[in-house]
Amino acid sequence: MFAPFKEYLEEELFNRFDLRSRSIPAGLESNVSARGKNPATIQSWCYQSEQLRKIRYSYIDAGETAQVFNSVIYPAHKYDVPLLGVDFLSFGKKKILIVMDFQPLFRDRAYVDKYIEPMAEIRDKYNELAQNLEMKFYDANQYFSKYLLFAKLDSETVVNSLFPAFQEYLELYWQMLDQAEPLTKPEDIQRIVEAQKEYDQYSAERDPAHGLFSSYFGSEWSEKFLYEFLFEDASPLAVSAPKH
Ligand code: BLA
Repeated sequence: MFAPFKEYLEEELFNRFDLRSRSIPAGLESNVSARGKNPATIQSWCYQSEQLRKIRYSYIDAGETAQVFNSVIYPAHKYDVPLLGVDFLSFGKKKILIVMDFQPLFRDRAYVDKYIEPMAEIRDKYNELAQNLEMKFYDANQYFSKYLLFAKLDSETVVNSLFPAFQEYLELYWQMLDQAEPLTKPEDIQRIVEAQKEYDQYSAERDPAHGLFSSYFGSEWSEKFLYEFLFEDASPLAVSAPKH
């Protein structure tokens, strides 16, 4: 169901960047569920380029039961550009959750003006995809912007309006990257290293996918997938923040 999104992202990446493969730890590139009557497969891809230090995307295909397209793009540490986050999920044709955002590393006015405000014009064209839903797992004020696409949809037709939105957000993201001035001071770069690492820690601890992965692939594989691939800069030993 989200295959066209994955293919479009792939085409864009290959056309615009000189990509090199980035290794995925053995056993985590793909998996097939041995459980339940609906076979589920997960497959992941990971690349890097001069401007993007980690580009990852995964596709879960459990037929009618679940289709998931999930991706995060991490710019090189010399850029303070937000991360690009995509999480499109469909559980049966009627329960569809879509999230797409430029995930901000900082929240100060200058940062928001530079990297978040430009999203407003696109966001305003897609009201049906930005429903101001409350977040249960994450904190909307951490690593999410006010112009994220976040919607619960109940028909595939609505997903059609997602495709142009996806294309426009991507286009804007590439533009921002192109215009970004690389940081040169080691302490400025270190600040990005820390912020991206905190994003991984935060995301690994909050990710609501753990249950989904565990049910298909077992909790041991899921834990490895989260901490060694999806959010590899997170430490599983860190004391988790209380969940609410
Ligand atoms: C929600 N994401 C979810 C849920 C699942 C996943 C199962 C809960 C759906 C429900 O409410 O029933 C699934 N997350 C995944 C999968 C992967 C993953 C399969 O990381 C990995 C392959 N999530 C992201 C990214 C964003 C994101 C990059 O991984 C940002 C765009 C957002 N996912 C996001 C949000 C919610 C969500 C905001 C709603 C959670 C909430 O209400 O707090």
